[in-house]
Amino acid sequence: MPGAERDRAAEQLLASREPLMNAALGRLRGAPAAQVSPDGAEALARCRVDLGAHVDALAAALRAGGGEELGEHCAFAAVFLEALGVPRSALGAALDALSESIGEQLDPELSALAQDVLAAGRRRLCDSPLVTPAALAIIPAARPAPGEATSASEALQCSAARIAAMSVALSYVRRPGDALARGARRACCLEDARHHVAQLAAAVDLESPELFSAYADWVRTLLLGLGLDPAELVGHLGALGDVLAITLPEHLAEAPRRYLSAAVDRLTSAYVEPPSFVRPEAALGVFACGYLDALLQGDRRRALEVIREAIEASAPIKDIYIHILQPCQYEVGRLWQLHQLSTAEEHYCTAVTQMILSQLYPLVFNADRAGRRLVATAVDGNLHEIGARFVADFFEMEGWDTFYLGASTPAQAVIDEVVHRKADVLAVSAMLGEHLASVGDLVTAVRADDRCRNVVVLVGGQPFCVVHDLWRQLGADGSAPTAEGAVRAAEQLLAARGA
Ligand code: B12
Repeated sequence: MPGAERDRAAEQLLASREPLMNAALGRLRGAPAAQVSPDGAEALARCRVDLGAHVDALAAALRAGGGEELGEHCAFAAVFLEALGVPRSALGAALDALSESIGEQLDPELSALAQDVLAAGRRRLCDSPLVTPAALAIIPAARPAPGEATSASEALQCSAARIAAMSVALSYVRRPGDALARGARRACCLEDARHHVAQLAAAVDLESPELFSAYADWVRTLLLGLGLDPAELVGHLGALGDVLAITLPEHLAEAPRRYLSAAVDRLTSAYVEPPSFVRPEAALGVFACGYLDALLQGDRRRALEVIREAIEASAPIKDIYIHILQPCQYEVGRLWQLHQLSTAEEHYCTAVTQMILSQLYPLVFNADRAGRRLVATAVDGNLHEIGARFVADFFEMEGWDTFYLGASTPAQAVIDEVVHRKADVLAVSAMLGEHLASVGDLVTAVRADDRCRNVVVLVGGQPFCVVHDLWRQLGADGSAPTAEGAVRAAEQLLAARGA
């Protein structure tokens, strides 16, 4: 099939997109094209959108080579529609209606080309092993059904896998050329879509559109680092919104759809790459630059040397935490996000920082005892342990007896430890939106346990810096953006209680 002819067929197809959609829709309804009203019932509008997507996919397939590309589109459309309970035969009927309309409206030789490609794609619906029970198994039925859920966040969580699969299928159907939905990326894309839904559920639960917009912004940077087009993310979030509109009852779909639109607005605004966290002109900036450089060179001896030099230059130990180690950890995260550092390199840098923290302990454990006790932990599910460790060390430097539990500690284990250690304060650290539900559950469990009646609960970590009153919604007593602030908050809260 000559390429120029195929291109002409694609052009003519796109030029006749609207009349083709109307004619095919008319055929499907058994009515003449002239009687089709574009603003009919919701189902009609959806069917029309689908027909438009089929025309676009056919044009893209003609340009790209032929039936195989369209077969991909058909298979995905079938998965999507079957997830909605629409039989595969309905898709076949839509493609047949489109084919007949093409026969009527395109030049004869071009329409034959387009119809051949359409027929090859359509065959995929009959013989394809793609729309198998295994493919559909990625779309498990929701339990409880979304209609029975009492909140939008519960509805999102109970159908998360299904909603994610449908939104990926829909965005592929709509934008067949997207790298994100193709080949090896498709599995990642499904995984990403699950994250989008989980983050959306967390944000809706906390009534914080900002939490989801900040997440979307973070994903944009990640995609740019991978050389992918953020417009694809906009397409995905748009598809997610449309899936919610058809899978959730209207009153439950409203808030998440509003949050998605706000995120899309953010994503379509001008992009600013996150700036470096390590600057030579900042306090102890020269040491921070030297330390980061040593980490990136894989030279931990040198890294330790830089910290020794800072101590010899009389840098206070707390400043070494705040102005050297913390910004360097943030910078490592930024470089990882921009794809300039591998996961292994990030692990290496973090391991070096943990080694340095241990080396600093003789300087940490030398304050006069204050007679107060702190348990600090990363919440269940949070693998980031250094934030809680910083917090524990700052309390230790103020003479508190501290019990630092490390990463992801189950709620009951935390409570038992708080009781066992007779803690005055419990400090809980979260990092991702996904961790916030566990923070809420832990705070609720602490409150419900009579043995923890007098314990002050502080929560913190990066989501609490994005949305400042989150701690209140989660039932904690306070929060602070830094380890230093955590000590002040604890002291004020205890003083206010006369403790
Ligand atoms: C090291 C690291 C990891 C390590 C952690 C290992 C370890 N032993 O701790 C590992 C590899 C496990 C990891 C995993 C992941 N990570 Co990570 N990680 C980081 C990194 C580079 C450094 C974290 C750190 O050490 N920070 C230094 C400490 C001192 O800072 P902090 O935690 O903010 O704590 C301060 C304040 O927040 C506050 N604070 C903290 N806790 C508390 C508690 C209380 C009570 C109070 C008052 C205050 C307070 O005080 C602290 C000191 O001032 C960050 C980058 C970053 N910006 O932090 C990414 C980062 C947090 N990770 C990120 C991601 C995406 C992930 C993964 C999802 C990646 C993946 N796909 O697998 C997983 C999630 C794992 C999970 N379930 O938790 C993203 C999060 C993006 C987002 N906001 O959604 C970040 C920001 C990287 C990035 N720029 O993209 N990660």
